Amino acid sequence: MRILHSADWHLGKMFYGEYLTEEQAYVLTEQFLPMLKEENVDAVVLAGDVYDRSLPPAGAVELFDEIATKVTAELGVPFFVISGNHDSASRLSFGSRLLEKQNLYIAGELDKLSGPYILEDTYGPIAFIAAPFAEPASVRNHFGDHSIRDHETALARLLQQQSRGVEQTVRSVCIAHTFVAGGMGSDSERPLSIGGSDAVDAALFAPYTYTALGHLHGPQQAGSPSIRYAGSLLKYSFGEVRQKKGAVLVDIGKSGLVSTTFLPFEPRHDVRIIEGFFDDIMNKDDVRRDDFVLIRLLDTDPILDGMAKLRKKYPQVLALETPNRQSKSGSARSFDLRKSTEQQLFESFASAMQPDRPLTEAERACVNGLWRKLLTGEGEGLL
Ligand SMILES: [Mn+2]
Repeated sequence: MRILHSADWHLGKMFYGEYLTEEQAYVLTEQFLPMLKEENVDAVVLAGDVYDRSLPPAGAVELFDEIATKVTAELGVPFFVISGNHDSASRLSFGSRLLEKQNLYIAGELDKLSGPYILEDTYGPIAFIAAPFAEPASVRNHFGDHSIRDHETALARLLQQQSRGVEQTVRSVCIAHTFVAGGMGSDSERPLSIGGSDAVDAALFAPYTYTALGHLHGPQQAGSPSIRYAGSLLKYSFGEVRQKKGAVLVDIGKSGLVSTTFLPFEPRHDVRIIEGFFDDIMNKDDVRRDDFVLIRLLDTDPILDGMAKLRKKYPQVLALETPNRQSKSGSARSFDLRKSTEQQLFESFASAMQPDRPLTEAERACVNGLWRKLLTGEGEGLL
């Protein structure tokens, strides 16, 4: 059986104030869909983060509708989709039980999960085991199982349910949206948890013939060649300029032997960093002037109206850095999400929303009380 594994489409993503929907549509219709035909693909897997946010813009929903219809109804290929940490599981699950009859298998909301789904090839059955992203507290509530403490125990419980009835000798494909310990992150991922441990051990996926992962935006294997992240559809940050984006073609043979091939996408516009002196950048030939670029000017003297001049050559300059001119103002307000406590993040959010009015003591006490309840597990009803 031949499977095309993709992940992290983030449809409706906004990049420096611009929707990337057209760029996403280009890669999906001009490259992803043709791959299905050219490579004779038997099943498609999308391992979470279909959309960039829980309430995606209409254009993004239309695009997913179009792609899902082409994959299943026009090309006749079964399509397995799970929700990621950016998706709303319940919105993504709309109509999922009806859509199963049309070869579109969406795993999102825990209450609606069915499966495993079984496909057949000439050598017998292959089980598809779908574990959508879910907060540990939701999984704990869903199963009423208080031994579920973190992402690892939550995912293990979900996989146990989703693979029930599948015999060990049956070949299987696991689909999950999670952070496997040791993985290489990128700038455009949102951490799965703040504080607590969000990592799961790759050993969790040892029972499956192939594991199709989503969440990390750089394509990579996780612990073994048959446990993989496909990476995101496009480069979603300037930190990803060196990554090659694409999809993974997975061949599963008779006795569960797996081979994978990475099929790169060629985006309509690339995301690039151009570094140099102003005059050199303006004078140098460049055939890809329409790319999304960050320009890093090495000049020490200010360039009058630099951005406007650069835009004449590169209409899609999204950011300008002047590393050699930063001596005087060092008051950049930035903080590391992974190193902040929940209370600090909320304080920072509140001060961004109401710069002129700091939180009162009563408000701070209320917020701290809520966090305490959530973090100690007393506040499950709050979620
Ligand atoms: Mn993602």
